[in-house]
This record gives sequence, structure tokens and C-alpha cells, in this order.
Amino acid sequence: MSTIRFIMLGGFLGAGKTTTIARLARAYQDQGLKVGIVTNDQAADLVDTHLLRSQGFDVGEVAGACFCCKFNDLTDTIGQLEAAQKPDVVLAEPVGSCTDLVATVMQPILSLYGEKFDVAPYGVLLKPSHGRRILSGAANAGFSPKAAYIFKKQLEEADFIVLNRIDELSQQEVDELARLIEAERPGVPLVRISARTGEGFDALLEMLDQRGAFGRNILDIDYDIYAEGEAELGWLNANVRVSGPQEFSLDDLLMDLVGRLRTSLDAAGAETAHLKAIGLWEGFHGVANLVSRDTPAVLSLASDCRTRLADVVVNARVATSPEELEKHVHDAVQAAAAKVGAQAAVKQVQCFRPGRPTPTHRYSAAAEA
Ligand SMILES: Nc1nc2c(ncn2[C@@H]2O[C@H](COP(=O)(O)OP(=O)(O)O)[C@@H](O)[C@H]2O)c(=O)[nH]1
Ligand SMILES: [Mg+2]
Repeated sequence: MSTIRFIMLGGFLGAGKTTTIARLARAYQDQGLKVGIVTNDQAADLVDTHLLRSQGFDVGEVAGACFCCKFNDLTDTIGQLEAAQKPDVVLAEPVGSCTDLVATVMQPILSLYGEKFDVAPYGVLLKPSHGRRILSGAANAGFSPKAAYIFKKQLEEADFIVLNRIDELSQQEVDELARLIEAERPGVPLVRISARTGEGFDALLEMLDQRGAFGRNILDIDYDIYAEGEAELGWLNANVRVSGPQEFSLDDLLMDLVGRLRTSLDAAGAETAHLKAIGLWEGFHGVANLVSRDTPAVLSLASDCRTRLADVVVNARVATSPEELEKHVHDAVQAAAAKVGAQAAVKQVQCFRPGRPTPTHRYSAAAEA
């Protein structure tokens, strides 16, 4: 039986997993390999899925809970990708606030589907903006001590760590982060990349190509702290139709919307882990992102589209209550639409605090290599 190379890339909310996966997918396609991607979040209609599909990738979505709690959905989704195109490589992106993935995903795959999957080393992306604060033990390290616990647990189970966004860092900052990572996880390989520019991807591909006994760092983890850390970050997905009498710039609308949210959430003392808005209209798509309170909103994908009508999906993980978050998003959407002379109709909103993770499987010891 031919095996599928299974590559899961973890890392905190906004670390750059989707951007990295898109670039890796292209690199594997350039090698003549067929690639499938599996995205994951707490509800359907994900920004990441839209974004990756709009780039032409074959994407399956596991929605409703994280991979660990929906293990069978993960394997079923891979099965659907297989039925469609027999991928050589499957890239999987877990939820950014999820950890314990070695015990609940890697080990079950190795043990239950070892003949079908050839499992790559488990890499975890480090987000510099929060990583620096959390690893240096800064007083106001971001979100809460429980969210910082998740961040550190993610690094603890990694086979290797990926320092992303080096295009935004000086050599000195890269060296400082590398020192903090080495102090946290001594001896664990570190790859420095920019998912934006592609720098460091040869080393990342080489790391992912290694064969050996990977996915074996089973955590000693307190699920109470983990569950509370997850729940502290409110979750929201809103689907909005913006329409007006005159054409407007979709990119300006997205940037204005995310910029407004940045300001209002910051003023309310609600720290953003990741906030993204995708605008879609007839094959055009643009994306604006905010990954922390100390970085600006960015247009990560320009649609260059002028339109009178667009669908906008907003997805946010912010350290505040779902009710507060919904209010901020509602106000920002209305104001951003009004600014371009349009109106916003909110078609669907889901917002909640993620529930306690209850994994389908949890291996307390690594299977024999
Ligand atoms: N400057 C820069 N931005 C990046 C890089 N990687 C990702 N981003 C941006 O960071 C934001 C979050 O990235 P995304 O891939 O969605 O993160 P995820 O939540 O881990 O999947 C987006 O605006 C990306 O364009 C990078 O290497 N450099
Ligand atoms: Mg993502």
C-alpha cells in the first residue's frame, strides 16, 4: 500500500501556520507531488479554508472542535481527500490554541494507521510577538498565565521549532529569540523562516523530510489549566454581506474593519491573539490580519477589487467574553461599511468560549518505534 506523508504543523494563533502550509504545499507541488490540506477550527466556513481553496489547493475542513477531539473526522477528511486525488502529502493545521497533539493525534495515527501514514517530525511555529514576552517571563506576557501555559506546552511537544517572521526581525532579535527558545527546549532543532518571503524554506523542507522516531514527546499536562487557557480566548466567526450604491475598495474595507477592531479591543484592554477578515467577491479575495496588540493590521492578501457587493468573513480569537467580542465586531462592521458608503447585513454569527478538550484518544506512552 502506498503511504501518505502526514505533516502536521502546530503553533499559536497567528504564528503563520496557514501561510507556511500554503508555501510548503506549493513547494511539494513543484516537486511533482500531489498535496491535500486539512484545516481545523471550532466552526465551519473558516477563513483559512477560503484562503487556501482560493489559492487552488485541495482542502478538507475539520470543524466543530480540534483534531484531538475529532480524531475520526480528521482521518475521514483525509479519506475524502484520498478519494478525490490520492495525495502523496497531507498537510494538517491544528487550532492555534490546541496542545497535547502528540498524545492525541500523532500517537494515534502512528499506532492505528501506521501502515497508511508516514509521519513527519512534528514542527511548532513560534510567534515572535508573543514568544518573546512569554519566554522572557515578562510580567504582562499576553492573555493570561494559562494561555502562556498552552504556548509553552506547544513548544514542549515539538520535535523541532520554527522561528517564523524573520523578515520582520533584526539579526539581534533573531539571536535573542533563538537563545530564549534554546533555554526553554535545550537541544531541540530550530529552523528560522519567513513564510512571507520563503527564506529558510530549504532548511524547513529538509527538516520535514527526516525519517525517524518522531511524534514521541508526550506531555505531562494539566487539562484544567489547558481548558481554562483555551476558554479565556473568546471565539467568533461572523459572516457579513456588505452592499452599497457605489463601488468601494474591498481591501480598504477590510483594512478599515480590522484597524477599527484593533483600536476598540485595545482600548477595552482585550488582547487579540488572532483576528482575520476575508473579503470575497466573484473570484476576488482579500485578507486582512491582526496578530497582536503591538503589531499593526496588515493586508496579507490584496484583492485589488472594486465592488458594490462583497461577503466578509471575520474570525477572531481575543481574550475577552464572546458577548463583548460580538459587540466590538458588530460595531466595527457597521462603521467600516458606512465609511465606504455601504451597509452591512450580518448573516451569521457564532461566538463562544471553547469548551474543555475531550480527546477521542490519548496515549500516555509512545508506541514502540
Ligand atoms: N511579515 C510576515 N508576516 C507573516 C509571516 N507568516 C505569516 N504572516 C502573517 O501573519 C498573519 C497570520 O498568519 P497565518 O498564516 O494566518 O497564521 P496562523 O494563525 O498560524 O495560521 C497573516 O497576516 C500572515 O500574512 C511571515 O513570515 N512574515
Ligand atoms: Mg491558520
